Amino acid sequence: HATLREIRRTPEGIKIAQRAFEEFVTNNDFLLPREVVYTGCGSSYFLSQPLAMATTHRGGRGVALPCSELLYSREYYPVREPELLVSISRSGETTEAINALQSLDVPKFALTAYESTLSREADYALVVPAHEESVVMTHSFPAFYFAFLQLLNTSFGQETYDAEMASELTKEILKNEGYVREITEEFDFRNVIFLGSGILYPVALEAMLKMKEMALFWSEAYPTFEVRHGFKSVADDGTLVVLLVNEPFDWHEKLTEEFQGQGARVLTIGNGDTGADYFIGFPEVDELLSPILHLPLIQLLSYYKAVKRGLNPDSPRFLSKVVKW
Ligand code: F1P
Repeated sequence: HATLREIRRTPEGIKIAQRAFEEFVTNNDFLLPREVVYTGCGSSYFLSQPLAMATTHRGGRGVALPCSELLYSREYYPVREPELLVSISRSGETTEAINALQSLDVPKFALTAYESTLSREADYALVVPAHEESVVMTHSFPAFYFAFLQLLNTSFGQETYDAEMASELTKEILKNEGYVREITEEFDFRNVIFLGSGILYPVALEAMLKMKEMALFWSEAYPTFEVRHGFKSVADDGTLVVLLVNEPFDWHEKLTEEFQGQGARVLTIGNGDTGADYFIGFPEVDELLSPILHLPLIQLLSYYKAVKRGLNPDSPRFLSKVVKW
């Protein structure tokens, strides 16, 4: 399957991202301002969220909105006159992402995989050619994220990440592919809940979408501890809870136990175990970088769930690669 090949290309995607970033800074006299609105559709919207969070975390102010909300309901959001509007679209041809560029009268920036309508209509374009055959976005997501983080670091006076090191870390993480496959084979879960906090919450949302797109499988995502407030009632012995963490602490352990008490099984992914049924560990990395390690794993989980269900994740029913109006 193209999808599996593309997930396995994550380490290469990071290198492509680094080259795209370097080319961008060589050709453009441009630094990101402090107040930035990010927008996109689908996975590109879920990517706009960690970028907005990273902007805020680094001392700026980032807001993320789906393109359609920016177009038709923006008066309900804290969006007035930001210093920059970043529109994200893998194809660069999604109607909403292109139209969104016109929604605010501020400088416009495109983050895309192609020289496209979006890149031509924006004032600046960071083109990250992590191309994909598959309908669903996989390795392009961490690649876009990494390229833009590098630009954010440079703009906000921080050191950039060592791209070789980042690429190598994703290569290491992909060695868990066999284990992820085993989990899906051993436990034929009936539903799945993804949990993440801070920068890992949008990663949980993206995981939820990947499950729906690739495996046509119902899934949910919540900010980690929010799940205890009602949502956990659906978790039983057919449920897999995927806990995305960076630095686990006692609440993560209590949460794991609580779900296990309901009969659910927990898969913890992060740099410490929480007493989970399944655990994938990785080294300590800068928190903002951690999504590039979590993403390939949750993509593999969706991929192998699709395979287990006898589906072809390359071309899911009812979906198309580019959504036009
Ligand atoms: C956005 C998107 C994808 C999704 C599906 C439909 O595309 O929502 O995220 O996987 O293929 O389109 P794009 O604007 O990033 O090209």
